[in-house]
Amino acid sequence: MLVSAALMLAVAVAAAACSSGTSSSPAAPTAASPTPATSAVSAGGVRDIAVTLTDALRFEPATFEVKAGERVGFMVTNAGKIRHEFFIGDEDAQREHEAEMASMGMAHDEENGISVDPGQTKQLEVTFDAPGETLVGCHEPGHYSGGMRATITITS
Ligand SMILES: [Cu+2]
Repeated sequence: MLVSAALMLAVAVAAAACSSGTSSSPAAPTAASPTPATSAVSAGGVRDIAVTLTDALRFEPATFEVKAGERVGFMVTNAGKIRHEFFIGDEDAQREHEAEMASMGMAHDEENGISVDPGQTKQLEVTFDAPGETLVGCHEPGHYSGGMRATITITS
């Protein structure tokens, strides 16, 4: 108790001395830096995560962990002999895309999903805004229902 009281007194004296010193100066202190203190996140780099698509209808690995706000680049390699997809989205988005694929038949790349031909490697860059969990699915006919899905856990 005595120690902290003495410390507080010392701080108060220092602050008083400091403020009396600056108040006499005509140069107004410029505003504190507008840069938010939350710039501890990696300096604009992309973290690559390798993933393999197989004809056994699997993503390897089948679980991913990313941080909210982190820029990640999924390096997606199709190790099989048939085409596969890497499509990111929650349960609803997966269902929607499954229906889209069934009616249109033709795969196409979009913001949150890519179609990868056999032997090909493609990169998909994504930033997940909020913590939670989402899915990855392949919607070549029969693949999603065959278990070709993975889980992405987004930590804060
Ligand atoms: Cu597939």
